[in-house]
Amino acid sequence: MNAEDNRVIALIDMDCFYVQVEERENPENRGKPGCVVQYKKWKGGGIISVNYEARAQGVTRQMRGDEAREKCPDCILYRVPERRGKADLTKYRDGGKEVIDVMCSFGVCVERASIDEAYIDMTMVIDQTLPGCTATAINVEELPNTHFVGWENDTDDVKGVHGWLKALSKEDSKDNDWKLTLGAVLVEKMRAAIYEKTGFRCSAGIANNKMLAKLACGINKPNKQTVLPFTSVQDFFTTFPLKKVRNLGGKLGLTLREELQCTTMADITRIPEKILQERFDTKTGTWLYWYARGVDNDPVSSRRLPKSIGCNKNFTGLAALDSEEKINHWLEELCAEVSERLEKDRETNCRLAKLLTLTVRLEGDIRPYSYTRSIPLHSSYDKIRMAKSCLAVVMKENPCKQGNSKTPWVVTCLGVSASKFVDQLESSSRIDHFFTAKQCTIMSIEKEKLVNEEPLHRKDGLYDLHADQEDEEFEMAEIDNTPTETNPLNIIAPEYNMGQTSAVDKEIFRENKEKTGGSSSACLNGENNENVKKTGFFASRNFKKCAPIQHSFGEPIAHSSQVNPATHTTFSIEEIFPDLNEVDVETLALLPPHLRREVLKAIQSKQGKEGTDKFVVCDKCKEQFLKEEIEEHNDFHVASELQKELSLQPPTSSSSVSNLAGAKVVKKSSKRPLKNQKNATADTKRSRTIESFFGNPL
Ligand code: DCP
Repeated sequence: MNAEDNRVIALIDMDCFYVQVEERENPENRGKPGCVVQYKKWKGGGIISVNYEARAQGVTRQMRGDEAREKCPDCILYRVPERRGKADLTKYRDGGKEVIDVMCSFGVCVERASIDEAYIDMTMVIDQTLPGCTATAINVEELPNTHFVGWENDTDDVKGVHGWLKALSKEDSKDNDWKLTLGAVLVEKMRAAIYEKTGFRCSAGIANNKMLAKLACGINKPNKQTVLPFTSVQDFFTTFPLKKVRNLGGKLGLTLREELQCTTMADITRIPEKILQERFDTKTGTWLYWYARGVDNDPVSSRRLPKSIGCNKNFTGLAALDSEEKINHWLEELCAEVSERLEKDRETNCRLAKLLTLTVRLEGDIRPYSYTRSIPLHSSYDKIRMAKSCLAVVMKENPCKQGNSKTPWVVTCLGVSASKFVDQLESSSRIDHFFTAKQCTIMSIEKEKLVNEEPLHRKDGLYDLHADQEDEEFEMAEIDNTPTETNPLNIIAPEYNMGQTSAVDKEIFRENKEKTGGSSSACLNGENNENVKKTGFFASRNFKKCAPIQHSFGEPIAHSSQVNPATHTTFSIEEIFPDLNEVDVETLALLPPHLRREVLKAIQSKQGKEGTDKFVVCDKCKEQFLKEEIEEHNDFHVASELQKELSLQPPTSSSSVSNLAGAKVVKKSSKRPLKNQKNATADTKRSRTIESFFGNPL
């Protein structure tokens, strides 16, 4: 864990976003109290966004529309539009995209985190600016809406922005403080540009990492920004409730609060690392140990598009779905919406989703529970096929049929979401393009056909904690707070498409970036750097245009769409895995089986007898695996058995191939393994493949 973090990260969060979108449509209402209510009309509808004028009069998000009116009779209630019998969030999503476009025009690395917030890594831009700065380079006028934690109370020159800038002008001031201040100036400019171009106001947090930036953002709202200097973190943490910290709101936070009696972040610092490791696991323990000290190495990943496109709908009370017909109807509605949005996304963003995930919540005999199942999407967004596949899952999972319940299912929520996007142009290219080189050791093996022979793969440890918490463009308006228990069996089908050079690029690039300790401001797409503005603040501060990131694999890897396999550089095992003692299992799982075996051989020959305990042989298929891989691999067998059980479409001799597990699987195209993110805390969750669950992939 790297405690030294000189990154400059911001979180920009729109203020009362849905209300602002409504007010932009109705400018005459600006300045008046207002809130957005869900489309359901009972008691005026549930409130999902409250503007600050209404908050000042006591209206909260926990109220219903009628209560808001009682508190504040002038409160304007905007209703979320409806389409296909459910909330239509198009205008809010489009508003969010407008904001992201403005951020991207600043040449910084932008990671869209939700419908109305984004992380920004400004390190590269700031590092270019810093050398041109002098002690007097920043004026207080450049920070009109900025607060510095630990420097509140702007009554004299000692505290507040004045005091901060005065301290900064001293000779012994820290580079890191300079960088955060320059970051704050840049964010002021961004927020002004967002307002000018979209009419929306926002707040921001600026710090050395994502966790601190997010936390800082909430301190002064609305239309303000807060810098959290690293030197103020420990003091700040003495009172800051841990449940408000990113990644600590869920089960992990609950364990810390209830079992380890921690209520503030500082409380965690009193627990030795070893104890944390014993209570959780080694990675989580170490991560928590540092997290409580304000350290978070989670990089800002360049992403301006949502990671998934989906929608869901609740069916509470009498509206609960209790027949196949009703479930089918709603699956068709949801799939129709997702399909339409996916088509729009394909046109606009030239990408294809490869995985469809269905979430179902049911009323259980004792308490509600839910499950999630995934289905491969193969180049088709046919809404009818999508709906049919989803229905097949629901029918299969009918607890009555499985003998797990006395009562027939009653579905209270359905969600359909598409994810695992790949570039449309690249979806036909194949991973073996990376291994065409003459000198490539691993290519000395006779080239095998690339087929779906990879075991499933899972992300391990720490990353699981962060499992896509903020990535989805999901429809919060449809979510209610009914407690549910997750079904322990989380069957998931692999996203089999070997053609995803971009995924390999990114994987290798990410690994490379981490190994070289590269600045996480490095954007996967170097084009962002070209967009850097040379005007205003930066022009006056000696700004130089950022050079594209260089890495050992060369430019084509970062720009995979331009990869020409014929001219591509050569690779050896060492280039992919520079340290065979530390092989990244995710990258390993991306390799075709024959290459994978070669890598394992190389590890063995390098480590000799000492390395033996790193491997296990699968009882079922006698194939060798690293210990970290075996759990996922076992899931693969479970899934294969399930597949046999289902036998929806028996494999034909021409299309079936042996996979690593020795199971027969039906495939038309080559595949790559799923990188299944799991929540480490939800250790009851298991992931199994149900490849060919539906015979024909979608
Ligand atoms: N939202 C929703 N359902 C919820 C919570 C939020 O649909 N349960 C929507 C409406 C919000 C938007 O998401 O406008 C962003 O949520 P935030 O939590 O960021 O809240 P706001 O932007 O409304 O207010 P704030 O200024 O506190 O960020």
